[in-house]
Amino acid sequence: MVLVVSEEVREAIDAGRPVVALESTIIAHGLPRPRNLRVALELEEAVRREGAVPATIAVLDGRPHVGLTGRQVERVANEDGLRKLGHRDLPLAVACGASGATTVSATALLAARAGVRVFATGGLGGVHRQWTATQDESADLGLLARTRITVVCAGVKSILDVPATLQRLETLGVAVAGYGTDRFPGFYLSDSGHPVDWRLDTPGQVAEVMRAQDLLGAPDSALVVAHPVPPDEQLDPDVHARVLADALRACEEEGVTGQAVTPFLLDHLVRHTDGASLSANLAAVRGNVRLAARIAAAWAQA
Ligand code: PSU
Ligand code: MN
Repeated sequence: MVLVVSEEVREAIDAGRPVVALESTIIAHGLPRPRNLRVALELEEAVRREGAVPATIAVLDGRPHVGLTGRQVERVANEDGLRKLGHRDLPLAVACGASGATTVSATALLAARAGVRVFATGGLGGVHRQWTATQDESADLGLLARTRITVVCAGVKSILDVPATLQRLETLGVAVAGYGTDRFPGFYLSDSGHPVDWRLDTPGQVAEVMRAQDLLGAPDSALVVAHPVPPDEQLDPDVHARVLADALRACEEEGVTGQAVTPFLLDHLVRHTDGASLSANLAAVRGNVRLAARIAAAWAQA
């Protein structure tokens, strides 16, 4: 089989113990060095503290790995020229022996193939502002419409057109629930300004929804658990609005397109908020990872 599942992850899956998939694009392309390596290891540790096994996912030398060694995490964090792989890139990377970090779409696909049901990330990709001109919609959405996985995230990245992304999730038939809130979170912000139709309040409730997905034989689509960053750890909404407007302008002026858009915008925010956007991003991811581990535990008991 082309997938390399680490021994620890394989044993946990076989024994029905909780496992949480973690993506690697956030490490390689979403966070600045050298902080990114510490964060990657810290997130794995947070999963373990909750009694679950972390399965960080990346492609190394043409082999898709589910569960990385410390050395492999280090490669993902520090290797120059590591690609950013969406799900469409996976066969190309495998055939060409390439290495790359996996986005939400590629991570969700590989996790599901390995039998991992719960996945934690920062914010989903989605419909970019300027969509009418660029047609830039993250492949995350289409893949989540076709993959049975539970993604814990702080909503979609606020650099995006949030209402358009919510509409696309509805059209594509992806289930979305707020965790402990009726408001759709805004990644760096606790509240995107948009409501969400469903609210879940415990890991056990999330596991029940997952079970119902299976029992109904519903199309193989995802469950998005939208978990807000705590209000006291969010980015100041005024700072957010101002710096994001600058970032979007810079992106257009510099002619950044395609895969480079999201890393460019995130990096611009980090550099122009004195790291405050980084703190909010990390707070969101940490919270999501902990919650995902609790959901995985409830799922393992279900
Ligand atoms: N969440 C973060 N930081 C990130 C990402 C998510 O906190 O960098 C990544 C994810 O891998 C997501 C990707 O799939 O950004 C979206 O990229 P694009 O818009 O090019 O599809
Ligand atoms: Mn894109």
